[in-house]
Amino acid sequence: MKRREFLGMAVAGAGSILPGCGGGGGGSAGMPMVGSPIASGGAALTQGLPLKSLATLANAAPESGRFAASLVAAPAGLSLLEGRTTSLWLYNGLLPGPVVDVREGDRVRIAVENRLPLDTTVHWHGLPVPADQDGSPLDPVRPGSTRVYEFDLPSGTAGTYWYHPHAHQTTAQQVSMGLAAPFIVRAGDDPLAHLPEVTMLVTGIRLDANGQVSPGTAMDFTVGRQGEQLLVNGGRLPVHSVRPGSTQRWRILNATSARYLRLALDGHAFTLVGTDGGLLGAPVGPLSEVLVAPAQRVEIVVTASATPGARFTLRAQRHAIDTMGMGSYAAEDLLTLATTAESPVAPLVIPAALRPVASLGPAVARKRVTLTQSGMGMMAGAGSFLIDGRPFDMNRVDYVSTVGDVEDWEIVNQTMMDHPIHIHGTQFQLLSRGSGSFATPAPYAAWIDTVDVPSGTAATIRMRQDMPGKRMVHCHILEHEDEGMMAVLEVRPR
Ligand SMILES: [Cu+2]
Repeated sequence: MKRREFLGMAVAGAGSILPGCGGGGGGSAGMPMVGSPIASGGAALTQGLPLKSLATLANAAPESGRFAASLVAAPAGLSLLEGRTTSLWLYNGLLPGPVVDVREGDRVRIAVENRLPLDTTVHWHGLPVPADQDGSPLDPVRPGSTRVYEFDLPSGTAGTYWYHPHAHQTTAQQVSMGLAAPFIVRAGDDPLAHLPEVTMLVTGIRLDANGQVSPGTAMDFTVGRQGEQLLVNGGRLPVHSVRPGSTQRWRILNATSARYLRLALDGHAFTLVGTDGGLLGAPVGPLSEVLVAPAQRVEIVVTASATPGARFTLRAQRHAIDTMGMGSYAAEDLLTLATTAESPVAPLVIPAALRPVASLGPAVARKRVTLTQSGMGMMAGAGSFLIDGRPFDMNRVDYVSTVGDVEDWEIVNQTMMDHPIHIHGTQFQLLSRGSGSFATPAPYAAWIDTVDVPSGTAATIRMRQDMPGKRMVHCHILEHEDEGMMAVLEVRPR
C-alpha cells in the first residue's frame, strides 16, 4: 500500500503510539520515546563489544592509480539477538558493507552483482561521478544481473563519502535491511595524516519479536523511520578504547534513514575539521556538539581525557525534527569511549590551516526550490512531502542547469518537518540561512552534498555542476524520498 492511500490511517495511528511533544529525554540516555526500540521480543541487541574496525574492500587492480573490486548485494543472515538469526540484505555479507578506501586520482571500477529479489543500484553518495555512473533510480540493476560502475576521482575530492542503494521507491527498505558502507577518498598531502583515524558508520535497526527487520510503517512514511536502535559499525553501544590523552580523527557517517544525530561526547569538547566533501579551510572549535543530519558526514578531532580507566559516552542528544512533536528523537547512547589503564600520552596538534575551500565565484543564475506538503489539516505532519508541490516523476525534468554555471539555490521549507536535502553530482557550499534581509551568512566555508533545511526556514546554497546529465534532488529522509520528495535536475552541456 502506498503512503498516499493510507494517510488517514497514519493520522489515526499517530495519537495512539506516540507520546506528546516536548517530553524529551533531556540530556539523559534512553528515555523511551520515538527513537527507542518498538519491539525486540524482550531480547536486547548484543551490546558493549569492542568497536569493530570495518573491513576494507580489497583492491584487485594490479597497477597503482586504479581500484577494481566486486560487490555482491545479497540476502544474508546474522546473529544480532541471542539465539536468533536476523535476515538482512548486505554487501559482501558484511554489516555494514566494506569500506572503499581509495586515493585522489584513482580510476575506480566496481562490479555490483544484484542477488536481491528486487531492483537495486549503488549510489556513490557525494562523489562527482558521471550521471550514468551515479546509481540513480534512472538506472536500475535488475535482480540476477551485474552492473559495472566506473569513474575517476579528481584531485580535491578527498573526503568521507558513502555508498547505498537508490532504487526507485525501495531505498528506505534496502538501507533498513543493511545496505550501506563508507567510501573514503584520501589525499596525498593530507594535513591530518599524522592522526590515528577511526571510521564510525552510524546505522539504525528495528527488529520485530522474531528478530527480523520490521517493514516500514505508516508512521515511518510520514516522519521517517522510527524506533530504530542505533548501531556504530554494526554494533550496539560498542566500546572504543584508547590510551589516555590520545588524539584521534573520527570520520562519522550518518547512514540512518531519518535520524538526526546531534552528537556530544561526555566530558569532552572536540574540533570539527571536515564535512561531507572533505576538510574545512581551518579547524572549527572547540565544540560541545555537532549536528549530523541524515546522509551527512563529519570529521572531528577528539583528544581523549588524560584520566586512565575512565569511560565517556558518545551520544545523539534529543532532537526535534518537526513542529508537531511527531518526529522527536530521544537522546540515545551511541558508543563508549574508554581510556585504558596506561599512562597518558601527549595530545597531537592540529594545523591551523587544513585545505583551502575555494570560492565558487559569483552566481550567474538563481533557483528557488520549495519544500511543500499535501494533506495539510489538523495533523499536517501526516501529509505527503513534495518538492514544488509535485511528487517525483522520473520522466519529468524539474530544473535545468548548464555545465560549469555557478548557481545559487534558495531552498525554502514550507512544511512542518525538517528535511536534509541532497543534490547529486557535486559538492556545494551553504551561503546563508534565512531569507532576504534576515539571512545569516554561513559561519565558515565547507563542502557539503546534503543541507539540512529546518521547518519554516530557508537555506541558500552555491553550486556548480561540472558534468552533463540528469541528477536527483531529494530529501534524504529515505521514506520521504521513496514517497516522492525528489526532483530531477538536468544539467545540459554548454
Ligand atoms: Cu524529508
